[in-house]
Amino acid sequence: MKRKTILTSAGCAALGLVLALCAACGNKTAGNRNGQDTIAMAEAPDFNADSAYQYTAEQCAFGPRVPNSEAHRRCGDYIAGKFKSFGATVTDQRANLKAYDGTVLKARNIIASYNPEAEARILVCAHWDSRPWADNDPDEANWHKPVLAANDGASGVAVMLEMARQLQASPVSIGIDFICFDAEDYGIPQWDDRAGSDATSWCLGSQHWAANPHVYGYKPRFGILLDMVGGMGSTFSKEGYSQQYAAQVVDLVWQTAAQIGYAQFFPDRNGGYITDDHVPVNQTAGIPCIDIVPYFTDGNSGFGPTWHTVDDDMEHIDRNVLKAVGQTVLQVIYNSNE
Ligand code: AHN
Ligand code: ZN
Repeated sequence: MKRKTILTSAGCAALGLVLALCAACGNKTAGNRNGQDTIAMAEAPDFNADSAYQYTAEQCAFGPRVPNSEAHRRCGDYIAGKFKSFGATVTDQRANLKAYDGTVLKARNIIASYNPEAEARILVCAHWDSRPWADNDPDEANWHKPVLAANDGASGVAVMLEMARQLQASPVSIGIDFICFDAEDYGIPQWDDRAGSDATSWCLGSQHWAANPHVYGYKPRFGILLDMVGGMGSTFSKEGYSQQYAAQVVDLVWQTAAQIGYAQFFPDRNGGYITDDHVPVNQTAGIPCIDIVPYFTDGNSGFGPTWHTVDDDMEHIDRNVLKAVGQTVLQVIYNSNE
């Protein structure tokens, strides 16, 4: 396979030669002068952030994608149709899932696969539903309004759609599964008495999928969850469960980001433990899965100022964040392809 070696610091031409030789011999890694491994970089296509931005906007154009709503139904069809147009094999997993308040959600996990027959696989996932309540909005008048979810919903799917478009243009031999989980964000609202009492009210679609995978014995090498990957000012710290269950995958992704120039977006720093779709993927499906999720150290929300507010809209989406995440995950995929 053709590989190129990217050096982050100048003045190590000799080291570069050694790395290039090692890469040519098929070695995955070579030591650098800090004693840290350097990952050999395969040729990867350019992730187009304008496309990802457009796919984010197109989902938002349906309105909030709250389960059981018309916007939700229509956007589900849009997402499945886009993946099909990019040559993926699309599988719907539909289920009636009971929310914390007894509402039965007509849920739809959308699974888009490349090389469905390949044994070696990578899972990339994100939730696609919108939260019914902007319960973290500074204005109480908005607490019962739905969230548009440009970042907290559309962004992760948009990054996966752009990766799918690139996979169609530059096919790989490894198997790739993109899963759009439904009903992630129906967790008990802060204005409800039961708030915080039950972590299982979140991530209903991924809980269902993890207990009923779309393929019997499904065991990809690893999974990468994308949650809120387009918000202005976002950086991505190493999330707690990701490090607990999939430390090697965290290292792989953060090192890859650093080597291709996105260290500022992926600081070598610990984040908190987040109850998110990767938890059932790890704990129930037994797949090592990390969460790429923002970590803000300032302000009232660790997920950023627009989290679960009516301001989670296109005005607060930054193409540079979509690019950093999309290019990094795409690079991880092409590096894994052999
Ligand atoms: C909790 O707030 C318990 N988990 C965050 C998961 C989440 C919500 N991700 C996006 N929205
Ligand atoms: Zn949310």
